[in-house]
Amino acid sequence: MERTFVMLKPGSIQRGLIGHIISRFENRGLKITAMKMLQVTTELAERHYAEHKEKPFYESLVGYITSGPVVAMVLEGPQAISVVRKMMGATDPLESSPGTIRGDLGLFTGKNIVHGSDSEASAKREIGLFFSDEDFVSYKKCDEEWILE
Ligand code: D4T
Repeated sequence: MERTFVMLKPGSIQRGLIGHIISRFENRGLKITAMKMLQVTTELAERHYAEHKEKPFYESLVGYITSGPVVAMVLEGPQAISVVRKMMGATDPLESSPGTIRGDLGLFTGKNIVHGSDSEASAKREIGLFFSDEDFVSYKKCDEEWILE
């Protein structure tokens, strides 16, 4: 099974959307294997967004992600990385289709409310930034036989 890193950004928490967004992933059949709420430090934000360092929106990106608590999690499932990216929709909520998380729950790119890894390499790197081995719980969900083939 593939693992991906998902982060509910500060807007999700402030707007009371944690449960709603997690429900979408649960309802799809993805399995949560690690999860925590935390305040992202500037240092962690800079490491997470290192690829954007030279971009004009970098400062505001780091500012937003450190502006309040986030919920970070690892989701597991078949092709979890692309499944989550499709569920999230485009980076710009105005370009996201209705039915996607960003398309249903926001209007501005700089305040889009969820992050998901965009590749296997990013997933591995981001999971490593936010979680250690002991944060993972290994368990079987009782609905797996009704979801997985
Ligand atoms: P994240 O990383 O949040 O899942 O977003 P994406 O993977 O969909 O998009 P990205 O890496 O291109 O952008 C990272 C992050 O920067 C914000 N952003 C992006 C912004 O504030 N202004 C911009 O013009 C762009 C392109 C939103 C997401």
